[in-house]
Amino acid sequence: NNRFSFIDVSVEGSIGIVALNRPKVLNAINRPMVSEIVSIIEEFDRNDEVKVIVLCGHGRAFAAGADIDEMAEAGAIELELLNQFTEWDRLAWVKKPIIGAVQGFALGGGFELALCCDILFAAHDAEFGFPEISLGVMPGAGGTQRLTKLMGKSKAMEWLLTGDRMNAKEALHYGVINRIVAKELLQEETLKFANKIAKQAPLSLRLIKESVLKAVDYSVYEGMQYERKNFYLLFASKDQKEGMRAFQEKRRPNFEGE
Ligand code: CO8
Repeated sequence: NNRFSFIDVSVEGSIGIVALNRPKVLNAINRPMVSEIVSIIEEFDRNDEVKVIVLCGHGRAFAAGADIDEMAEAGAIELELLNQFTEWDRLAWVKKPIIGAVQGFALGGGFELALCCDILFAAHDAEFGFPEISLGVMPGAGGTQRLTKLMGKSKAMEWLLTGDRMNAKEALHYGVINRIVAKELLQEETLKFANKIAKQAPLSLRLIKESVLKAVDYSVYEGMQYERKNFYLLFASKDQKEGMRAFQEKRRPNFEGE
């Protein structure tokens, strides 16, 4: 996979793995890295062999934020014309589950990238935060919105205005992450969980993910209309027939993703 300069990509069984790979600068996210991440995740999303995507970082951090050296001299009009966030936004359209494994720092843009994941596992040493305030800026890739939806207004306000870092325990307490894992076991446990999900009916995975994400943005009524259409849609799949027949015949289903 030498087409990538800033990430390390592999496929293990039915899991597509993307590791941020600039460990010397704690995986600071520059623009080409964003392009690489989005492009491979979209490729995995279209690849039938891949059922679940795992996002992690090499070295002692997940990602210590956007690359400050790349931004330091930027101008507002230049950034407006660059319109770089439309690329990040494409991650929100990915249909397959994305599981993030965070060790060390997930700060600023790194935290925003983690918040694009559907499930987050973190090592004991994980630290999350939005230090942008101390740089005289603010989050720009969804941080103020996604953190607030997750923790509620008061707590999000506190973390965003102070720039303080929350440790893994706090992140778990506020529902930002799913699980804390020993650092040595982070990769193994994340892959174990990914493989567990990967065995489920692929179309159900897609439509459940899509419906849950709608719950974040829609009213309950609109969300339920959405859910219902997805529920009906699954009855057009062979896997629905197979899943229910297997139950009646008291055997394991064999899902094909069709
Ligand atoms: N950008 C560029 N370089 C970085 C970054 C970064 N965000 N973070 C760390 N590095 C570099 C350091 O400069 C250092 O390089 P060198 O060895 O050449 O001096 C190397 O990584 C190791 O870092 P430290 O020596 O500082 O390691 P420490 O363990 O002492 O400290 C910290 C770790 C606390 C994480 C510290 O590195 C730090 O504060 N980093 C900056 C954190 C930060 O402010 N992040 C927010 C950036 S702004 C942002 O993310 C805006 C998001 C908007 C979206 C953008 C889309 C592209």
